[in-house]
Amino acid sequence: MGSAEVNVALLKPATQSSTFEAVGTYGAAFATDGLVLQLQNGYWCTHTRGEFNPWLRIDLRDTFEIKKVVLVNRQDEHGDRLHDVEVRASLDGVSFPGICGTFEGPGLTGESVNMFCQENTIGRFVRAQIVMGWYPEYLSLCEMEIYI
Ligand SMILES: [Ca+2]
Repeated sequence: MGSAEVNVALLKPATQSSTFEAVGTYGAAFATDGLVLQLQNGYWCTHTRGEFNPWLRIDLRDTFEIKKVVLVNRQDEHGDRLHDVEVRASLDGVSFPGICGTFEGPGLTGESVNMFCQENTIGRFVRAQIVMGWYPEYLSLCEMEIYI
């Protein structure tokens, strides 16, 4: 009760390995805006370019023991692009030794993936990354929520 229901990622700064370039809005900040919107013209969710091992990283601005991460998949199509996602935590944003968990997938369009972290998943930075697959892979999330 209580703290488990606070999404500490909300409105925190986010970055991603690259940002898809096309008509629309694909920036990393859409992972933490608290909204799950998907419009026909203008994407309103994160979307990397096609690459190897794309990732999205959130800076929580403080160190927490992380209990649960929710990956809100894209809502329009291509939900199966979410697969083999590893979520890790880091104190410095460089080394990510703490593994929360892995979602093998493939995900479903519109799905929210609840990932319950391994014990002692401690960090200020939390990164979701596709760690297996063919080139190109895309990481696209409408929200990444983090609970402590
Ligand atoms: Ca969002």
